[in-house]
Amino acid sequence: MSEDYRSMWETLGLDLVAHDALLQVLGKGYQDIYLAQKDRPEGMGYFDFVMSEVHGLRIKELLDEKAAGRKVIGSFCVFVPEEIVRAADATLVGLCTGADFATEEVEKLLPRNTCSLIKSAFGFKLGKVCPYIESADMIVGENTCDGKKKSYEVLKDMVPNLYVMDLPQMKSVEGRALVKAEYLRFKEAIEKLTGVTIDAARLKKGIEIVNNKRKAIHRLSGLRKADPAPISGLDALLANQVFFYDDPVRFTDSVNKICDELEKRIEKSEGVFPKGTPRILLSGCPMAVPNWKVPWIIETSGAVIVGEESCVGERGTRNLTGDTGSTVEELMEGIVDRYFQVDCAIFTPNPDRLGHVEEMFRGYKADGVIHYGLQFCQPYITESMPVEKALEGENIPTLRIETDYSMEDMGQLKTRIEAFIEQIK
Ligand code: BJ8
Repeated sequence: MSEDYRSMWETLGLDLVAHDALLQVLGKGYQDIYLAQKDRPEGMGYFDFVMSEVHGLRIKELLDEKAAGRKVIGSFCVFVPEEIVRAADATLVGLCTGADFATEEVEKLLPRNTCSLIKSAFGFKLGKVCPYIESADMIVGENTCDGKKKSYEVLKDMVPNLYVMDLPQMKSVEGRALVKAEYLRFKEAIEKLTGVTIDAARLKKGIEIVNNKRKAIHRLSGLRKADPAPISGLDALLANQVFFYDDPVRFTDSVNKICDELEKRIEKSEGVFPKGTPRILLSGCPMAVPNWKVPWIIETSGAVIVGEESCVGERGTRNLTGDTGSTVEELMEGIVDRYFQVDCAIFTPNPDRLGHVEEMFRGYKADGVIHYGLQFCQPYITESMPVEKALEGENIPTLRIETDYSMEDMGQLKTRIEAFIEQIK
C-alpha cells in the first residue's frame, strides 16, 4: 500500500493483524503469478496499481463518496443490475469471494460441503478482512443456487443491511415477470436508500456508463482472437475481475488504452506466447479475485487462455442493455431483457449456455475447453457432464476439473492439465 490506511481500516472495524496477513499473502501471490509473467502489455501497469490499492485507495475513494452523500452497494452476483445503482449516483462493488479465510469459523455456520465461493464471503466477513463489505450501505444477496440462498438466511444476522433479491429458476414468461417485479422493487429500494428519484435521463446515463464498460471488454475479447495472443489469459482475467471494483469510467478508459496497445502488437505479430501455442477456452464457475490458481497452472503448462465463459468473463459481460427507450418503464424493460439472457447454471433447462461455449470455442479459435467447477457447486458440476458430452460429440477436446480454493491439489491439477495440453497440441 502506498499510503498508510491503517486508521481507515480500523474505523471500518477490520482486524488489522488478520488483514495484514491477508495482504501479505495476496501481495506474494500477485508477485509470483502476475508480475512474474513476461512481455505483459504496458497498460497492465494500471491494473497492477489497482490491485496494489484494492484495499487502500479504492476504499478511500468509496469512503470519500460516502462522505459526499453517495451510497455503496455490495453484490455477489451479476444479476444485480448496475445500471439502476449508477442511475442513483451510487456505486456497485463486487464483494470478496475468491480466497479461503477463517474456514474453521465458517464451518461452524455453514455445512462443510458448501462451495468455496460462499465460504469465502463468510470467511471475509467473520475474519473482518473485507473493507468492501464493511463499507457497503446495502448488501444484495440473490436467490440463485441453493447454497447462496440458504446462506443469506445466516448472513442476514451478521450484517445490518442485507437485501435479498428473488430470481426465477426457469426462462419462462413467469420467470421474466419475476425478474421485472424484482428489478422494480430493487429500483424502489435504491431510491429509498439514496433519496434519488430515478428518472429516464438518469437511467439512460446509468445504462450508457455500464454498456461502455462492457464494450471495452468486448473490444479486449475480440483482440484475444489473434494468434499469437497479444495478452495472457491471466491478465485478461484480471481486467474482468477489476470490472467489479473500479470506478466504471476510469476502468473503461484503462481497458481501451490496453486495447490500443494490443492492436499495435497484433499489427507487428507480437504476442505473449509464441504463435501456435495451444489455445484454451475456460468455462464454468466465476473466478473472483484472487482465485488465479487454474489459469496460472494452464499458462505455466504451455497453453494460453483465450476466453472465459464465466460470470467473471463473457457470461457476465456479453450482452448490452437496450438504451432506445425514452421512459423509465421502457428502459427498465431493456434492463430486464438484458439480464434475462444471462445463462447461469441455476436455470433449468439451460440450453443457451452450451451454445455459447460452442460459439466462443469457434470464435476465439480455441483448441480445447477446460470446464472449471468449484467443488460442491451443484449447478455447474451437474451441468459440466452434459456440456462435456456434447462438446466431445463435436470432437472438441474437453477436460472437466473440480477444485476449490486450497493449494493442496496443485500437483494433481498440473499433471491433468499438462496431459490435456499435450493431447491437443
Ligand atoms: S449468475 S454463476 S454470479 S449465481 S459456485 S455460489 S453457483 S454453488 S456464483 Fe454465480 Fe450469479 Fe450464477 Fe453468475 Fe452457487 Fe456454484 Fe457456489 Fe456459485
